[in-house]
Amino acid sequence: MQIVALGGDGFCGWPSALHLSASGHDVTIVDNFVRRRADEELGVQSLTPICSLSERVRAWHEATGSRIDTADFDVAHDYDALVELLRTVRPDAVVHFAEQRSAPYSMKSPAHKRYTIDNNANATHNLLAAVVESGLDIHIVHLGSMGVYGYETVPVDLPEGYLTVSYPDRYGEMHDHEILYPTQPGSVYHLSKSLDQLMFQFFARNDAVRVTDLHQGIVWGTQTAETERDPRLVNRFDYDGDYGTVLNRFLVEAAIGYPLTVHGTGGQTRAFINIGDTVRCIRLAVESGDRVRGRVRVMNQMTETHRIAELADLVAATVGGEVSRVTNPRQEADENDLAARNDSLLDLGLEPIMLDSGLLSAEAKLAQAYCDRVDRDRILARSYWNRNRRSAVEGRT
Ligand code: NAD
Ligand code: USQ
Repeated sequence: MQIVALGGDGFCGWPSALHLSASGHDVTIVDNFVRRRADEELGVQSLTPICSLSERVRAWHEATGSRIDTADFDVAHDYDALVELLRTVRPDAVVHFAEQRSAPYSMKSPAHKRYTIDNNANATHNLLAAVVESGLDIHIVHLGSMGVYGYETVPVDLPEGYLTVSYPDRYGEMHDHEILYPTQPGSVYHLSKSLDQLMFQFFARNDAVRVTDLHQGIVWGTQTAETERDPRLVNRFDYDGDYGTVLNRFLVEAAIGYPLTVHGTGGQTRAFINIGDTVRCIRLAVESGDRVRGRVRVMNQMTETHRIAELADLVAATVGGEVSRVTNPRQEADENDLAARNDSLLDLGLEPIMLDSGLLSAEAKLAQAYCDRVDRDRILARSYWNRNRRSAVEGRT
C-alpha cells in the first residue's frame, strides 16, 4: 500500500512509519518539526538522542534497503501542499498523527490553548477537505484519545465510540438511536480530539470519506523491533512535565532517584498501551481499511487500565526509588474507575504486550542508560488547569 504518515517524525509516528515500511508498504512522512521546536521553547530534550529526520531515513535505507520519502510542511496551514502531495503520491491510506498532543502544554497559557485548537482542528479539517478535493478513495486513520470519553464515576465498560440511546417520539413510542459517545474532555488538547470526532462524522456522511478513529490510551515504552535496528533510528522519549507521559516519567524518575511524582491521591485510572502495540494496531487499522464504509470506525487502542498510584508502586518495586504525592496541577477527579472494550483490534489479530511482560525492566534500563541527559528542573509539571489551582499550589491567596 501507499501510505502517508502526517506527523511521522514524532513519538508514535516515527516507529509506525518504520513498522509500515518493514511490512512492505511504501511510506511518505510529512512533518513540519513543530514538536522539535516545542523542545526548544520548553528548554528540554528527548531522553534519547534523536537524529534529524533526514539522517533517520538514511539510516533506515542503509539498514533495510527500503526508502521512506519525506516532506516538510504545515498540514494545518499549507493546504495546497497537502492537496498536491495527495495527488502525487495517491495514497491508499493517510495516518494522521500531526497534532499538538500534550494536555499540560495545551493548558499552559491562552496562547497554548489557541495554538492547540488552531493546529489540531485545522490539520484534521484540511486533511478531510483535501481528501475530498483529491477525488481519491483514501482511508484516513486518525490517532484519537481514550480521554475524550471522560472518566465515569460509575464502573462501565466503555464501548468503542458509539452508544445506543432510546428516547420517545412525540407519541410516546420509544426509538433506538446510535450516537457518538458524549465527550467529556479534560483539557483543551482533549477538547481538540472531541472536535475531530465531529469533523470525521460529518465528512463520512457528507462525502463518504472512509475514516478509522483510534481512541488511544497513554503510550508507554520507547523502542520497537524496527527502531532497535540502528542507534540512529532510536525513538524519542519525553520525560518533562509537559510532554512526558506518566509511566515513562516514573521510569526516568526512578532511574535518577527522583521521588515518583504521583499527582494527588493517584486514584486516577487510565488506559495504557505499549509503543510496540501502537505500531501494530496502526498497521492492522491501515490494512483493514477496505472494511470501512459508511459510519466512522472507532477502535479503542488500549490494552489495559491501571491506577496511577499502583503504577508508581510497581515502578518503585521494579526499579527502586520512593513514591511521593505532589499537588495535582490538573482539574481531574481524584478517583475514577475505568474499563473499556477493545474487541475490534483483538479481532484484527492484536496480541497485547502487557505491563507484566518484562518489558518494564528493559525500559527502565534504557532510562538508566541515558540518565545523564536528564534535567531535574524540568521534571515537575508546572502547567496549571486553572488560576485557583495555581494560587493554591503556589501558596497565594
Ligand atoms: P508527537 O508530538 O511526538 O508527534 C506529533 C508529530 O506531528 C510531531 O513530529 C510534530 O512535529 C508533527 N506535527 C504537529 N502538528 C503538525 C502540523 N500542523 N503539520 C505537520 N506536522 C505536525 O506526538 P505523538 O506522541 O507521536 O502523538 C501522535 C498522535 O497520537 C497525536 O495525535 C496524539 O494525540 C495521539 N496520541 C498520543 C498518545 C501518547 O501517549 N503519546 C496517546 C494517545 C494518542
Ligand atoms: N500524572 C501523575 N504524575 C505525573 C504525570 C501524570 O500522576 O508525573 C497523572 C495525571 O494527572 C493524569 C494521568 O497521570 O491523571 C495521565 O497523565 P499523562 O500525562 O500520562 O496522560 P494525558 O495527559 O492523559 O495524555 C497522554 C498523551 C495524550 C493522549 C493521552 C491518552 O500525552 O496525547 O491522548 O495520554 S488518554 O489519557 O487515554 O486520553
